[in-house]
Amino acid sequence: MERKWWKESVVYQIYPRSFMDSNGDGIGDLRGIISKLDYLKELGIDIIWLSPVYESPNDDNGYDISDYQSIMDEFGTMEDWEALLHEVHKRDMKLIMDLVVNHSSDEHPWFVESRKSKDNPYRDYYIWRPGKNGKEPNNWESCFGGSAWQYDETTGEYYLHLFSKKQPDLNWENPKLRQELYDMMRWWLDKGIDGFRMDVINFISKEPGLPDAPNPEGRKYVPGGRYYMNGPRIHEFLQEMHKEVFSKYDIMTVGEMPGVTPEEAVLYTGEDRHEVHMVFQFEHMELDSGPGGKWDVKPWRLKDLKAVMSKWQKSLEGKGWNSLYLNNHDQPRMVSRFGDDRTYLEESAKMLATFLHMLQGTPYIYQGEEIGMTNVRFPSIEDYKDIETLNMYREKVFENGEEIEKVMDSIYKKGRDNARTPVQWDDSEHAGFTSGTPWIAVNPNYKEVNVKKALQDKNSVFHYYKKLIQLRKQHEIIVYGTYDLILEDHDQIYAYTRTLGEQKLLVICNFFSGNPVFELPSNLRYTKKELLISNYDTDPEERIENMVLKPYEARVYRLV
Ligand code: TEU
Ligand code: CA
Repeated sequence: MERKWWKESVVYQIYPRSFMDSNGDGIGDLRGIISKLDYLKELGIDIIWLSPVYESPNDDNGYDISDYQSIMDEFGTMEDWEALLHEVHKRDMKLIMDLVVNHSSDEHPWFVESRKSKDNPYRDYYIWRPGKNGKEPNNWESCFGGSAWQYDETTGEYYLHLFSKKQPDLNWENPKLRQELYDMMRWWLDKGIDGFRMDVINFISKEPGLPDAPNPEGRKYVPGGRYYMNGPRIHEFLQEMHKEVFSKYDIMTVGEMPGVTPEEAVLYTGEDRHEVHMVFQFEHMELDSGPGGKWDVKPWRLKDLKAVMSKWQKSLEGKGWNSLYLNNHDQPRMVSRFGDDRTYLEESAKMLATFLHMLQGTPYIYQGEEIGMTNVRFPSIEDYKDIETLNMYREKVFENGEEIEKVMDSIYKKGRDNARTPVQWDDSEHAGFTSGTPWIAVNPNYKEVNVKKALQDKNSVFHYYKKLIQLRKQHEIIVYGTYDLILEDHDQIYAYTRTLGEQKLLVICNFFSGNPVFELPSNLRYTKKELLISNYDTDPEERIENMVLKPYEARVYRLV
């Protein structure tokens, strides 16, 4: 398997609005990020993924871009951005930017032109269709609720928006549009960035004819994902993008791909495919979603997590490359979702980090995860900001009359604002995030969970993450070893091995608060064992053939 810098790296995702505010307006900004780069260097980060900082009306907090080549005023200036890139590179770290080209903002000049008339030169930069029998052109539902089509008076047609009404989908069938986007990408790469995270990039090829989705329940709108996920020209577009742009730079690309399967991911990430280096898949992010989707919350099961993660590890082995993540700006906090954010916060945060970082792939750390930041429970919907949450609340409570407590409970469990409360830097007011009033309230647990406290406590989650990252640099088996699941049927222990030549890594994770017995499989023989890391004080000489594990206990041994 080819050695690559992006295979050996650890990525840290910054959601700039909530990371650090330098000028007291309550909104995180670029100067705030610069002030925290030494902290990221201390953690051992190689690459920073910066969520969008481009000009935007912030209908979807920057994922609705009105000018791809200028910086959002609230975040600072292009000079601030240049300074950030310089300071990142000065610390021998890399910077990848968020590329949002499935859609733009409706305030982008291209869309302002496009909606003026049917024969406007920019009309075909977007996806316009006449209505059908006085209704939308098809029955697709937006990811943010309601129809995926918005009627526009001026020309009496509808435009497609898979997300909010203010995020019109770009028409990738139009070669002129594609070339303008490639020019923009080159413009950023020529500034010296080190790659892109590509927002819902597998949505850009839609099924010709935009057919209705099957609707047996007779719903008003239905998810039309099968007609825009991994569409007929997606590989052609990505290979064109690679040929026109990526092939000319030594960069890293990661495609966010809701609905992608391992078989498709081999086509997207195969080293001979010249498309992207890795993808964000979502199967492990849907284990607690019932048939009604993300807000239809059900308990996740360890057996399903084992099955999904093992499938992805084995399917891409030697054929592609995995991204590894358990949370980001769209997902609830991992320690609340998969661990125990009350009784065993630190133990379970460290166990989950061990589980993830010892897998094969490039690990992604989402801001605050490294200190065990948790979900939040704001008392009222008024405290929430995310358009996805607010649209869902309005639809369920005001239109469908659902019970507020039930809807609020699903927001507590799955809402995206769980990940967007300000990073908790210390125990001062607003957790040291801002000297003003934060755009969204700080999680009330900031006095217990904050960076200042974590840096001072050598047994903190932070220092544990730092050690995990150091291990990755010291042992190439962590990057290049093959994965094999063991104890497959155990309902509390997730254990697996990594193999590289004669070496083995044995990873043992107790996912719950019980005291299960770990029994070493008889075929796992060794002459020497070395305890690399554990989240409790552990005697490295302790025999491992039969071990009673502690709550959320994690151990990693190197066996030879
Ligand atoms: O997310 C794509 C996506 O699928 C999300 O809608 C996610 O699945 C959902 O929010 C989970 O509840 C990307 C960005 O990461 C997200 O922040 C944007 O809102 C979205 O695209 C539109 O740009
Ligand atoms: Ca600010």
